[in-house]
Amino acid sequence: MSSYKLIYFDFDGGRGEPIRIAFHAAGIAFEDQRVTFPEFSEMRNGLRFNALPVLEIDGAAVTQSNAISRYVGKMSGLYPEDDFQALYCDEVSDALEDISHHIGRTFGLEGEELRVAREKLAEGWLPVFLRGLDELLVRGGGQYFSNDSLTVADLKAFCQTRWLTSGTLDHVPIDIVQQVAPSLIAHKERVESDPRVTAYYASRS
Ligand SMILES: N[C@@H](CCC(=O)N[C@@H](CS)C(=O)NCC(=O)O)C(=O)O
Repeated sequence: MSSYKLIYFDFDGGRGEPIRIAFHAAGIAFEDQRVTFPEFSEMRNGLRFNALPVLEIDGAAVTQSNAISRYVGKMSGLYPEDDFQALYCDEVSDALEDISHHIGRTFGLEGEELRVAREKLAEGWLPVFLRGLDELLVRGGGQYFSNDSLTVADLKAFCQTRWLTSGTLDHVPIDIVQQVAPSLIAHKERVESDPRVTAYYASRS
């Protein structure tokens, strides 16, 4: 049996969270190493691609959250076995990765520069991606993005919607998802009430 250590930031969200939920759903023990921002600054230059998450499998590091999610998703029944449904699942995960990249570029900005960048995001890339995700949810049947069942793409979308509706992104309207793609709000509620997801958060409390 391999040993797993997931290294990610100390919050319940972001690129690391779907991996944590998938590990829990698989019933696979893993070390959940949560680092603070000062700790990340210390370790950053020693990380491949200078970023988290990193998964260590028997001590060997692997990066890229979507690749890791697919790997753990296969062990937890949260990744489609059918190639075509897997393609649908990947399309959603990669689109969500692009959104994270656009949002991530506004981190570190301050004051007026931050306001301008975030407003541009809220009028540009965010609605583009929210509308695209809405379309992909309809394509998947309206409940889940692929395979008519919960997959790692749903977990990633749930984390993203929860973040966008949390009010923590300054200058992005808190109701942007509700306004542009209300189906994603219902989707978030569906995912967060899934027994595998509720069991994970129960284990955290
Ligand atoms: N494509 C990479 C992106 C990784 C990434 O940008 N991670 C963010 C945190 S979610 C990070 O470590 N940012 C720190 C930095 O860029 O300095 C992945 O999916 O894992």
